[in-house]
Order: sequence, then structure tokens, then C-alpha cells
Amino acid sequence: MPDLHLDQALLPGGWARDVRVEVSAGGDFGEVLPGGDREGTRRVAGAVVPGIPNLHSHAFQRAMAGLTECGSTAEYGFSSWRERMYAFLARLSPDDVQIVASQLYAEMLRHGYTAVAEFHYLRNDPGGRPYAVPHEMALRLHEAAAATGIGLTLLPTLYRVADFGADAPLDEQRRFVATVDEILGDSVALGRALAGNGNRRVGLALHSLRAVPPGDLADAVAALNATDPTAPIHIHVAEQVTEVRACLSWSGASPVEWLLGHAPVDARWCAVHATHMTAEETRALAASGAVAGLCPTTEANLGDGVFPLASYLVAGGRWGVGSDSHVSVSPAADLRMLEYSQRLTMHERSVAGGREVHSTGRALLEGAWAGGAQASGRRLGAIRPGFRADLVVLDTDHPSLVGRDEDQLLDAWIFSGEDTPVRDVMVGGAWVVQDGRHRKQEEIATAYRTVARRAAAALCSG
Ligand code: NGQ
Ligand code: ZN
Repeated sequence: MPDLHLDQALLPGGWARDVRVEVSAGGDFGEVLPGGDREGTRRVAGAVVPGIPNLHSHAFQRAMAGLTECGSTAEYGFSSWRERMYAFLARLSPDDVQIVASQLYAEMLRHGYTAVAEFHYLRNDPGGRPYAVPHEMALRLHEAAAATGIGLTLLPTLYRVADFGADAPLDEQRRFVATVDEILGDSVALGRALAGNGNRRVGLALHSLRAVPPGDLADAVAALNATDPTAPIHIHVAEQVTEVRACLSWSGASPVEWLLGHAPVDARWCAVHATHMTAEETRALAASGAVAGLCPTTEANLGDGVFPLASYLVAGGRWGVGSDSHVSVSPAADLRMLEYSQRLTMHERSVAGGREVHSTGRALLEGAWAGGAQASGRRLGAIRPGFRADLVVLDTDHPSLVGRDEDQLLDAWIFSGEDTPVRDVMVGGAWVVQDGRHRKQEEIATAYRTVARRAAAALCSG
């Protein structure tokens, strides 16, 4: 493809004008030249920033967003939401999941998420038996990503038991349950099937300390190390106060303390949520080099609590952002929620930015780019040679951005409302959103409507 000429772009060293950017045939950035000549280039007007990696997704949950705000699910807490979620997924077929994921990914792309990490545990058929191809559901997520163009880190997820102390799984959890060998088998098979695809990475997730007993956790990590010692490992941890209490009575330690004491947590790891931590745990998680996988809109929706961002940042902690249950599909909304929840509890402003930083929006995005890339196990989040050619073009004539410059554009993007100023989006060198429209938006939405109607009817009558 011809080189791009970016009118203004955020490079690792800061904002630059007239940037000539080479994109390789494989979809990575080649040379990046500020002040480069325009000859033979394709001009990109507006303000260009790196695509944003979304580090935590359960794609199927998109089709139940807004359907759990009524009756007992709103009245009571997390466990009744989870019961609803289990009832919702009970009948979803591979086709349904692929259609829901396609709609979700197209929406994410339109809002500036260019990659997603799927924490994928909906593995078995409705009876709890593996599909003929055991990683069928994961392949459907890959198909949805291929159809929409989004980058994908697939994390087949180990799920063994119902709670701390190795209770047998509940009947409603039968679609999730598999052995360490089976999940590693999925991971290896997916790795082979997707080898050579520059928009893909395969890793592993451990659902939670509730769902994975210590022996299985150790076995899974050892087995992954034997197959792919650099693959990302994600785990849900310390999301709910009840979970912290249960972990304390099971082990004498709280979840983050237990995890750091019993697993080789390092930069490969993503601790999803990590909402409830002592000051000591906050420092220790930061020191581990792991990414805290923050999902602020879902955490707010479920009433989880507020992550201790200020002390985590002081300790040098890395973090990224995810949309999890997809009550939001927008990085701007997710990052705004993150910052606002801090302001509301701390009675301060610019918590993510800290005192010396001039732009809260820039600080939030830099966290999301770096942490999201690390948790995705891919070279993402920077317009830099060798990184994936994932770009978001902001429309500088959009009413919420007009008259702003450089970092002010980022602040206005995040802090001035819902209408997205994302105009064009490139993933792996291919334009997938142009003039605000995803290239397959209509056909994807048509298929989605049928599935969403049926799913909503089933959930609401339940
Ligand atoms: C999940 N989601 O795996 O989708 C969970 C619910 C659980 C959130 N916790 C199930 N946000 O935690 O057991
Ligand atoms: Zn989750």
C-alpha cells in the first residue's frame, strides 16, 4: 500500500506534524518520518493516535447489556446478576456467539478499540459436552474478529470448580468446565490454526481463584510455560468484597495476596479487576510488573468497588482498560468512568494524570495503550516501526473537538460526551471504519437483530 501522510499524529515522542508512515504488506508499521515528503502518499487528515487495545471481554455478554437492571437483579447484588448471565448463556449456539461478537467488535472499532482480549470460557455445548472441535467457540470469536477486522488475543479459560475449597461445579457452569489438558489443548490448537496471522495472539486465562484450585493453577501455568513461555496469562481477582471474605476464610490470605504468594506473577500476567487490595497488596502487584485489568464501566454496573488507582500509580503500577460485560463499547466512556470514580471517592481532579501531568486524557490513553498492549501479548499501542499498524483518526472538525489542539483533543474526546469523534480506523494496515461507518455495519446489524430479539425474549420472560 502507499505510504500514509498523517497531518498530525501522536508518536512515542509526542505530537508531530506531516508524518510519513510506511505500512508493510504484513500490516506492521515500517518507517515513521515526521516532516516527511508527501510524494506518492495517501493523506490522512485529522488527528491520528494509536488504536486502543481492549484487554478484557466476554463477547456474548454484549447481548444482555441493559437486560439486568430490573427486579431482583437490580435489587440484589452480583450473584443475582450472575444467575441471570448463566440463564442467558444457557442456549447460545456457536452461530449466536459469532453474530453477537461480530456486532460487538464492529461497535468497538467505531469507537476506537482496535484489538480485544477475549477471556473465553463459554466452551462446551449446552449439555456440558465439548463440541466436535473442542475449541469451536474460540474459532467463532476468531471468525467474528476476521469479519470485522479487529485484532484478537484469545484466552481459552480454565474453569474447574464452583468456589474456594474445590466445590463441584454447579450445573449452570457445565458449559465452562474442562481439564487443564483440555484447555491447554485448545490453546495449542488455536496457536497452530492462527499462526502467521499478525492480528492474532493466543494465551491462557484462569477464571478466578474461586474456579481454579491451586493444583490446577500450578499445572496450567507449567503446561503453558512448556508450550509458549511468553504467552499472556489473565485471571479475575479481588473483584467483589464477598470474594475477598471467602478467600480469607479459605486460605487466611486475600485474593491478590494469595495470587502473588502462590503464582509466578510477572509482566505476562493480567490481574483483572484487582479492585480490593490493601496498601501492601497494591504496592506488591505494581512491583510484580503485571497489568491491572481495569473494567470501570462493568465494575460500576455490578457495584464492585473502586480500584486504588492513585496509590497504584505512585507505586509504578501498570494498567489497561477493558469493557468486560460491554455495558460500554467505547474507550472514551471506559476511561472517563475510571477517572470519575477516582474523583468521586478522592474529592480531587486529574487522578490518573497526577499533579505534574498536563493532560488527564493523554495520561489515561497512555495507560490504556501500554497496559493493553502488554496484556494482549502483542506489539500494539504506538505508531512506531515494527508495531501493528492500528490507527484511530479523530475528526478535528467534530463539534466536540473543534478548536482543540494536540492533547486537548484527547481531553475533549474523553471528557466531552457520548458522540464519538472517531472518523476512520485502521487495523493491521486495513481501513475497517471510514467516515464513521464500519465496512460491514449493516449486514452485521441485520444478523444481530434476530439473535438479540430472541435472547432478550428468553431473558425477560425468565
Ligand atoms: C464472568 N464477570 O466470568 O463473566 C464474570 C462473572 C464470575 C464478572 N465478574 C462470573 N464481571 O465471576 O463467577
Ligand atoms: Zn471478566
